[in-house]
Amino acid sequence: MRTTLNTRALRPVVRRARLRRSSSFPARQDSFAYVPCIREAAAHETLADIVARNKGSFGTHVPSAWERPQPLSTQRHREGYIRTDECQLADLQRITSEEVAAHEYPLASAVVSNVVVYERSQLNLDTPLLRHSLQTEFMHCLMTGPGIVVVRGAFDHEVVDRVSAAFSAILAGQGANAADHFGRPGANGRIWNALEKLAVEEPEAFVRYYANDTLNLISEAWLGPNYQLTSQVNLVPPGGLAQDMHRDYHLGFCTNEEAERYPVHVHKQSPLMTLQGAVAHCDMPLESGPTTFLPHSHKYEEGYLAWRREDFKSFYEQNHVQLPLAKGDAVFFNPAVYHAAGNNTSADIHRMANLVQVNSAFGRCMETVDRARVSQAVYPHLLRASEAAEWTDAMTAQVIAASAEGYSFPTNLDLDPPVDGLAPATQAQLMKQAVDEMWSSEKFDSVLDEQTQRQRSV
Ligand SMILES: O=C(O)CCC(=O)C(=O)O
Ligand SMILES: [Fe+2]
Repeated sequence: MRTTLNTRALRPVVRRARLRRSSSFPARQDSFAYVPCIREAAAHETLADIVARNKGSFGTHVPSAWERPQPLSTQRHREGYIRTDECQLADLQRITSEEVAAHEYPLASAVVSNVVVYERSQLNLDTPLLRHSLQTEFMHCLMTGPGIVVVRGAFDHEVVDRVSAAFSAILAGQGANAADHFGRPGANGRIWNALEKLAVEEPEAFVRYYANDTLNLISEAWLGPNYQLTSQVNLVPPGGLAQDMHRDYHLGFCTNEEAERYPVHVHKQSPLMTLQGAVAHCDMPLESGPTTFLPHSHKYEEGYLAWRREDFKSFYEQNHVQLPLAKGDAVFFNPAVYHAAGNNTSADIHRMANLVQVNSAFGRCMETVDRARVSQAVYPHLLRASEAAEWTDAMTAQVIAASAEGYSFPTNLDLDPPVDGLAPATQAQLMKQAVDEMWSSEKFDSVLDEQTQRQRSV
């Protein structure tokens, strides 16, 4: 007898079954259970071979690497905008109270104070599969885990020493630094654009230093291929004071008013565009002030708005962690993890870190536009138009947004220092000031040319 299926009636049942299946995943321990198998894989095996060989051990569901990264935030997804007065310390407390489960990182040598620590000499990176399995752990740590990875012995001592000597010569040659982000003036020595300066001063040392495989593996794990490196050296002398805790580039360099103008999905996107790292150029015992961190804090959605608030600062003071580092160790972190350079209370350690900032290939537009040229061509016409009775400030703002560069970076921070301690003036700000104050075209052209000149690397 032929039965006619009433598919409409079955729909809820099917839905419930699907829900049940998906709610049994992701059991994070389960999805990581296969990693030790990968560790023991024969060099010729592919991921598919291993998955097939081990199918029984994790049932019918085959966890794939790209299923692994979980949503950035553990909080409910909200759309629209977030405001500073919405920040609740209790949310940060809850998110950062999570303990890291060491079994989620089978290739790590230890989890110390909720930081995942690897030993470079114990990592076998001989096959693509082994590198891939390490990368999936890095991704997991930076996205859903505590957000901080330490790789001990990542850089060779001899190469680090050569590069340190080059950095010291550059520091000696450049004189005292002006104001620095997040720190007190004079508390540290800073080399902006240390990447280019090192390449020009010591190209051979540059080649050996940046031939580093750990830096490449973790950069690709976070950003994919074609990333772009920049580096900024931070030297904290004996007696140097700690920085204010903060988040890093991009939204970390905004005032609260600016950050509030970016919708919440951009707050979640910003950390996906940059990987932050620090290479220890000397031994850094705790008294020398290695970087302090608040593990898991990158998952706090309102975090770019909360870090200046006193209650959040004092929570950070009481709960941050700090690991001593040895020369050649590298720490990599999600740029949204709350962190700060520590107090250097040592008598004689000049604590030098090379801060590597790795940028996504995608943070660029499709076409090359000379925005200074566009702004200069447009300015006299905008000024004339703005004199008409029916013209509004909004129209001026819209024309400026279409012509001038609205973002302060990239720039040359030696020549173009931040105006309010965070970001240098933008072309768009200059153009608005020019219209407001009715500058002549000659004055606007020359002020803009001076700004363009300051932004160049040399
Ligand atoms: O030097 C350090 O330990 C960290 C510095 C830092 O976070 C920064 O300058 O943004
Ligand atoms: Fe920072």
